[in-house]
Amino acid sequence: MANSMLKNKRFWIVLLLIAAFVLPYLPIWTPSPKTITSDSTSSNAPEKPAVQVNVPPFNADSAYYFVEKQVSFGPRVPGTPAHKKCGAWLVGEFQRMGMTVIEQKFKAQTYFGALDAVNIIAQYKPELPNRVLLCAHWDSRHIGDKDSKDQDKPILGADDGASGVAMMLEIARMLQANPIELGVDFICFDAEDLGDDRDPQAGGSIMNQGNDDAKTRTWCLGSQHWSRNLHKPGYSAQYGILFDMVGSRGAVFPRESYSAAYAPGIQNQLWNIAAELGYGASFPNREIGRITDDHVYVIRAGIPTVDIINVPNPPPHSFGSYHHTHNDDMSIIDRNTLNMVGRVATTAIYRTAAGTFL
Ligand code: 1BN
Ligand code: ZN
Repeated sequence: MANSMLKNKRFWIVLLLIAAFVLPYLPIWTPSPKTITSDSTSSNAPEKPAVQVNVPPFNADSAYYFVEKQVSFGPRVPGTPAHKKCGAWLVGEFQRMGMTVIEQKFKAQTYFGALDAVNIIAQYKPELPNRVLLCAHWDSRHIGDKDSKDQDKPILGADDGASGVAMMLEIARMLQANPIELGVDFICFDAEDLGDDRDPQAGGSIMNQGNDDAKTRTWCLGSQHWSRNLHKPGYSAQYGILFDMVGSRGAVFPRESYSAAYAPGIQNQLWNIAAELGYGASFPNREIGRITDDHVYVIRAGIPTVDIINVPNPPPHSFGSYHHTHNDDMSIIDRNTLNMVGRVATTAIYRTAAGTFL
């Protein structure tokens, strides 16, 4: 009986017709997406972007590991073996993540002598003309001059140095796993933190009192060198983000005033994203004055750049109590802070690639 049915032509035609009409409506299994939609987590979002963009999850554990690894080399003061070893490790890591790396060597003319220094520039999709620049300094301070003890000894710079570079390494890792059609340059500036803090004319106060040229003498030597010697002739990027002290517990990121003056649109967008993700308390909308940091020299190179920097206190002691002391070690690093900054930055980057950021 079954056999004769299978041989019947009409039976097969009816079966085909049923299949054609019913199958499209049956639920089909699809793999769960590798990415999450950042916008879906923002129930208290002030404003929804017109197009939803998939932003891969930020891995704060991995970012924490990258901080820990840099600190494990010891203080990364230019001219020391620890600095050399950490630099080689950074080059290897960015290359392992598929980036094209340039080592821009230079002599840092510090207030205590000339030191061998190197800006490490890792390029994601160097062939693409549309680019974004991310930067942080990778050196750590040669002295703990704000500590009550061992003021003449170098500091570990877990937050002041390693956290910003860890942020970039984790973003590079994300880009390799979740590619986008946007060029990204990661610049690890050297010799940012070798400045003379004793002379108020040369950078003693945290906020810049209009004394730019005095500060220029001793701080941010790597970004100054890069701005006068771009790694590619005519190099430009849509915008830049500087990560400085982005990993400590209880960090607060108010709006820095050079960024507000020279990159107002980008700063607004970043702080809006922070609010949208529920991080408004950590990214308050108040302005805190001008800080002569590496972004000033990136701005001078024509790229509007925003400094994301932890400034938790009112002046005169604006930076965290660990700043330029031996307490700037792994004990102050917090995955939650790394996660907030990482999600804000990666949301901006993936939206830029999708054409919904600026
Ligand atoms: C930021 C962290 N800076 C140094 N470590 C830049 C700076 C230098 C800020 C001098 C204020 C004064
Ligand atoms: Zn510093």
